[in-house]
Amino acid sequence: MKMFKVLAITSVIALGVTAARADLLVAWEFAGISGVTAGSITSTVAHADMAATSDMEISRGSGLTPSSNTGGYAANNWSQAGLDLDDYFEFNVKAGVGFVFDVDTVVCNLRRSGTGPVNFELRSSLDGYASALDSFTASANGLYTNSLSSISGQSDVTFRLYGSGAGAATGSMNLGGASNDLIINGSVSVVPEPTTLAGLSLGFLAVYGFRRRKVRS
Ligand SMILES: [Ca+2]
Repeated sequence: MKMFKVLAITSVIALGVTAARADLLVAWEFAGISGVTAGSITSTVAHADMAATSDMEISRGSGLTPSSNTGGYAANNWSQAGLDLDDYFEFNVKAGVGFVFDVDTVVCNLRRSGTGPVNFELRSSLDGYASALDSFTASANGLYTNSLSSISGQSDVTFRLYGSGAGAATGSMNLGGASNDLIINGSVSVVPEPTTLAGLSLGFLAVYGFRRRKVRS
């Protein structure tokens, strides 16, 4: 019985290590850029258990044109009608080796010109960008938070933020503003090693057998 208690407590402690916490997984800060920034930009800050900042980057879909902005990653040529599957900002979120992550929120520090896109939706590589994880309408500049619950236990996910409903082809949108400009929050945990799980299972079986023998005697 005493041995069972020790094992049970040990198991609770082991599970506690991987319990969910709300942390910053990765973020981009575009304060240092100006003019037209073509191509991709690597992330600025990442959780210690996530991949290196250089392994996560943001880029534009083929339907967009990089546009000039100070302190923001910008584009124009957004769809003036409904959703265009080529009009998006794309960014990947990757765990460090031996870790997996859950995503709670994707926060966009969004700024747009008067004729920029107003309708946004977030999709992911997990279903081939088939369905929206969340959507929002933006008019004023500021922080827009997408709350997600379906992204868990992942090691590498690419997100696309689609924009549409622009008033003109010259209408622009950028991720930029005070502090971080694109923030992914969630939790990251250690992938349980098969040997550890096997060890715990054997421990429980041993205790189970011990208790069975004790009951019989
Ligand atoms: Ca900023």
